[in-house]
Amino acid sequence: MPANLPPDYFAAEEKYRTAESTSAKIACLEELISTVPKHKGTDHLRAELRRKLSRLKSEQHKRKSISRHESEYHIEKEGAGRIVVIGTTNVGKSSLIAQLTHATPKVSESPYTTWGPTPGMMNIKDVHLQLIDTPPLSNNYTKPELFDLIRTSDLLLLMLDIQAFLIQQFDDLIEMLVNHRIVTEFLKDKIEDSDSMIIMPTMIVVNKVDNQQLQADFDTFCELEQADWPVIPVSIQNQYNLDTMGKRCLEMMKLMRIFSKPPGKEPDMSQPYVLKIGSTIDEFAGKVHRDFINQLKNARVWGTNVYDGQMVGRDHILNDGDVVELHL
Ligand SMILES: Nc1nc2c(ncn2[C@@H]2O[C@H](COP(=O)(O)OP(=O)(O)O)[C@@H](O)[C@H]2O)c(=O)[nH]1
Ligand SMILES: [Mg+2]
Repeated sequence: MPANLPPDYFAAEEKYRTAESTSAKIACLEELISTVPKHKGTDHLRAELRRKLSRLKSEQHKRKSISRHESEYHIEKEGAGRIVVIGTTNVGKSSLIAQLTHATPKVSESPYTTWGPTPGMMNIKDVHLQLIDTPPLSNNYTKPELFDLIRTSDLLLLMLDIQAFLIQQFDDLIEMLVNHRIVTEFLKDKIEDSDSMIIMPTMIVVNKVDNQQLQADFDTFCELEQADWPVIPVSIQNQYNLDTMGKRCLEMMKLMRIFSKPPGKEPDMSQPYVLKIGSTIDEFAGKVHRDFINQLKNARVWGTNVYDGQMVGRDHILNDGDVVELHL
């Protein structure tokens, strides 16, 4: 490796290594190539990077030509996790995706407007998560592929409409899932035969809680159902509780954000590394750079359960929001 590569190169390389989808990898690699100065000493490196790029492009091309014959329910995973929003018609699923992502699914007063899934990317505290809008779950209309998509998600948002028959919606959805061998995590001890089903972490999102009266209706619903499950009232129209809902999603997906601080420099607080809650310094080092796991000696941490800049070992458990300086 030539020694005279500019700092931009290393920043771009880090971005490329952490890119999660093929299209993101291609974009990062193109950027990386543009940072390599053109002279004899970098000939080899440039050729190698260009080879990687063409391999990625042909991979993407191959996938596209296959997916033309595949169902629209085959969606490439992007970001730190996947959340699928399900519910009966007209509860506000498409509105949620339109509100929280750049995707533009059709929102309508009339039922059965959404026929296929639409993915978008949502940003919660600088963590990028894939949020997928889906057609309504109904006994008559739902394609089996929707249940396959549900099984691939890291978190289900089961959306209900407070202004419609709440308990009926809830019971119908749970029943439909169970008929497809899917059980929400909070019901796994209450549903017969749940051992043989796929267990999905699920949050109930009760939408259209637009005013005080509806908030009171929500409270009554929780009492009646003796809700000891994750549930949150929102109003997409009034943007009520959407931030809190996002933060709860991160918690339920057991994700935390760790910031990297190069020695002698300020930490980069704009781009967190996303790790599972309970991860250690070792796991963080591996995420920053594959080779760091072997080279790591110790680290300094600013954040929770440490004094500022405390020296820690490889098995120190990190907390959300910690800043880490790795020493090689
Ligand atoms: N009152 C009220 N209406 C809402 C809210 N969110 C969405 N809607 C309306 O509910 C209807 C159905 O929304 P849509 O997103 O298409 O529902 P979907 O069928 O579940 O995708 C539309 O007329 C939306 O404008 C809300 O928070 N309050
Ligand atoms: Mg819709």
